[in-house]
Amino acid sequence: MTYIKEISPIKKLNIFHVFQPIINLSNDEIIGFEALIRSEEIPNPEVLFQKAKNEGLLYELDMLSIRMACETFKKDCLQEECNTSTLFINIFPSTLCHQNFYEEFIEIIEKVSLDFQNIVIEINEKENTNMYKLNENIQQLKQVGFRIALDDLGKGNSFVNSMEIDTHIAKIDRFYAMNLNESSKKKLFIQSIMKSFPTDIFIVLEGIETEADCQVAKKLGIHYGQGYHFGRPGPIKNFI
Ligand SMILES: [Ca+2]
Repeated sequence: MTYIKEISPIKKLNIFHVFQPIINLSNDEIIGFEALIRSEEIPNPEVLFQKAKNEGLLYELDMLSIRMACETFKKDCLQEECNTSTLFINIFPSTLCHQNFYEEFIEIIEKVSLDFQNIVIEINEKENTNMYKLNENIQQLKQVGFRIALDDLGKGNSFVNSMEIDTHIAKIDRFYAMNLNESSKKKLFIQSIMKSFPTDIFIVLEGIETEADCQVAKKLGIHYGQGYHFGRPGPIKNFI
């Protein structure tokens, strides 16, 4: 009963999800979609999550968002695309460390009937987290097949903490894609990030908006791209 009572103010926020494609830069094919939360009541997702956090409902909102993102992805993706396409989901470190997370998350994925291997969990480092606990939980998720991405690399001090996380994918913050074509500093920074990871880690550059910046990303050997140049966030049917 308490649980139902607690989530009711969140349900009133009328949340839903849009999806943004992630592109393989070597063949321009879509490899997956990042689910992005939207709310009719609070358009800015950061404000939305901050409000939930202030009210002690961050875990409830994050779990509701995860469930709805998976359901929408499954419903809107044609079956064959769902089987080959990857869903990137943003999850807060505090959610990953919550004692009920693992069981509830597995239940959602199984109920929606998505393959664990086709889910990438995007983690950002904005929260202060118990790194030991976070890594322990990440290992558990990896063991059953989920893949892990570090989100917004290079934003704030995220790069420092993120080095402690054993990841499959590194997403470089959109700041570094903006006018990349004209900035040798940004090129050098991206190269240094790429060098700091083992060669089997896939690098995504977020926020690519122009063909010129896309070409530089390709030349730098970045694996995947995301941004308005490939598609604005929207319903999946816009892309398949
Ligand atoms: Ca993200």
